[in-house]
Amino acid sequence: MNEPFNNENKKTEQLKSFIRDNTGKPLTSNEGIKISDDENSLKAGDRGPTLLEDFLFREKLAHFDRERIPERVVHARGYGAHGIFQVYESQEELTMAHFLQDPSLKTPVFLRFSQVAGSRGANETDRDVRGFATKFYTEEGNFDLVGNNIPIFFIQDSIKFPDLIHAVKPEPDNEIPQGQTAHDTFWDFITSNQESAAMTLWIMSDRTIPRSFRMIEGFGVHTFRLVNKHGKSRFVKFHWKPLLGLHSLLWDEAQKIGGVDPDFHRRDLWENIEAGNYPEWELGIQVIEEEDEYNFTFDILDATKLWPEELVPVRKIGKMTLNRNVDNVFAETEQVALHPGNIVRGIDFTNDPLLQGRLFSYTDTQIYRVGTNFQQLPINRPVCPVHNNQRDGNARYVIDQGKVAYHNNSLANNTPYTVPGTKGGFVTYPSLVHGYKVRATAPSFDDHFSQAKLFWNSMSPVEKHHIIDAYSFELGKVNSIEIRQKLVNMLAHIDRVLATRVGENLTLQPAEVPESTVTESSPALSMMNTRYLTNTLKVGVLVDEGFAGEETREVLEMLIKNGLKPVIISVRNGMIRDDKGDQWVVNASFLTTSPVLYDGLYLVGSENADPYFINRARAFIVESYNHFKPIGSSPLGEKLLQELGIAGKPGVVTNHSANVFSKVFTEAMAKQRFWDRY
Ligand code: HDE
Repeated sequence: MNEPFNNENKKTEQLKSFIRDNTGKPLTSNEGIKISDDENSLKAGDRGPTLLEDFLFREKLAHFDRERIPERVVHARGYGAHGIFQVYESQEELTMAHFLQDPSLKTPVFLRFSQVAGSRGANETDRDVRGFATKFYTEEGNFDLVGNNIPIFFIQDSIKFPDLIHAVKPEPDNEIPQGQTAHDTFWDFITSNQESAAMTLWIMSDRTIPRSFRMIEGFGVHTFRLVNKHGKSRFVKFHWKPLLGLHSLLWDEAQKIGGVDPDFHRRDLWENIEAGNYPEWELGIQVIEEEDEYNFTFDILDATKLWPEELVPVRKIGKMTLNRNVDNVFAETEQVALHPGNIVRGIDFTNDPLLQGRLFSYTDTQIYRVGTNFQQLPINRPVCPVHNNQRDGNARYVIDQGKVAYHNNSLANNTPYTVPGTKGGFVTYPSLVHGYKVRATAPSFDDHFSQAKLFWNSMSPVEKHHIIDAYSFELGKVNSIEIRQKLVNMLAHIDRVLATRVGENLTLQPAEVPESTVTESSPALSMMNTRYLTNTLKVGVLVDEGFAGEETREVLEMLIKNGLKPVIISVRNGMIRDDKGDQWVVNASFLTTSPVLYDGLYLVGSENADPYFINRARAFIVESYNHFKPIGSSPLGEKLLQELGIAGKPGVVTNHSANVFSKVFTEAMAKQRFWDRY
């Protein structure tokens, strides 16, 4: 029987017993010996040599020598946080899953965001798919939803995964480029495996250069099953919808941020959780009845296809809130082992051939990466009891008592005992399977272009423009003219205009090939149809010595009330005086920051602004303007805007009354980008 479960964050409670606070404590060896000198090794004479006998030196160095574990073969760079999940209302019609029954139950979760291609030290704003992997510590065991921020995938069968990853990783002869798809082997793989066509449109879209982890969607990608207590199964796809909306950087910004702040995304997540701005996502499900399995123009088990939301609506069934940063990134985020095969009663797999392969790969890699007993590490432990006859292995933490470690037994009254399905035991859904053993892919997986066209049709003109630029950038970095041509030809199967526009940038003509005839679009696919809020957006406030303090304070207070985060930027770090002599803290200087790190600018200036300030402010404004961002200015700053020829342009707001200005500027910030500047 399960032990009683309370409604607090049981995972946080469990982790507490493993936390060590070293502050104010004596320094000891791992064996607990108090250390009197940690700066000098034991030597024969003060000029050495060092003695082998120095057990303290040996322990310290030997441990250091083993500090690194293999990084994940994909999704190496990642960042995680703790939180909770609550269902809105019982889903018992659909599933037995315990965490989806009771709206008052808060299930602890750990979420790890990641990027696929780059190594652990890669830039966080590289163009890449983002991993969105959630571990639910449910009362009936761990359920992991190991998804991405894109609803489809490159390939249909997991046997091709090592090939895809070898193609995207740095080329092996010179190990260039890091964390990029813009190179020959990647596009060679794509053009040689046309099932990837639709996925390339997604990765060339702005979704792969997110503004923040807090502003991405998540998708389970595969088709899973939900099974209710009567044994009825339905097909399901899982979605995460961010309450802050879906927002992205521009490619030019993403590249610059890579240099200015390679930790841009983790810093944003960490700072916002520390500040109590807890990011939230709603869990959505799309459900297809078993009897409708074959009623679609695509195969619902094909992971290169999505289920258009207009055809199969997304029902929002619950909410996840991230509310606690980790205590230690290695112990938690690095050692967490997420696995799509971790399912609980009420959820089951389908025959999706991409999912089937993943079911093998994750545990296998985790045993290699973290060790045999990885499930006993604090971050991976379920919050419900674990009892079985598995024993020993490297670095075993649990001390199992008694002499019995086998089943069936009589010495321990045949315990731990098995639990029938009717009493809470996991029972696999008995789906019917038949067929010859073959190495083949079903013909229903053959259409590679219709959904690519659907995606293209759904994009706004600005999004289309970005996609054309992204393909042109990537192909421009490909050396092989044959591969460039093959991609332009592949695009012609999707859309002639797309292929022609990309071709023009490379002086290539698309081949005459049949073009997809799909005319439908899916508004849910365009990022333009998302929510627009001001919450937590950053405003760079440019001030110079002697600036109008009272007016600035009034404006900033209103902006903060509207959810914005002003950051004071000036010539020097430290402090600055306003016109009344009051001291203000400068949060960043022109040397330590860059306009690409802000969602908008407010130019305060000063009566006697110094030439260096004007020079830097001009550069900040021009760059923000070119990135389509809102720009506000005090009456003093207006002269500079006029000189730059942007006063009165869309999204450029001047302050003549603090009240009106704050309102109009806040609206501009919510809009985020003024594409009509194009
Ligand atoms: Fe993964 N993937 N993957 N993947 N994946 C890993 O597992 C693999 C796929 C995803 O934050 C690895 O523990 C295969 C699809 C995420 O720790 C590895 C295939 C999706 C993460 C692995 C896929 C994902 C991984 C590397 C072909 C979206 C990071 C380290 C079918 C639905 C999880 C590890 C974290 C990690 C294998 C395809 C998402 C090697 C064989 C599709 C978010 O096991």
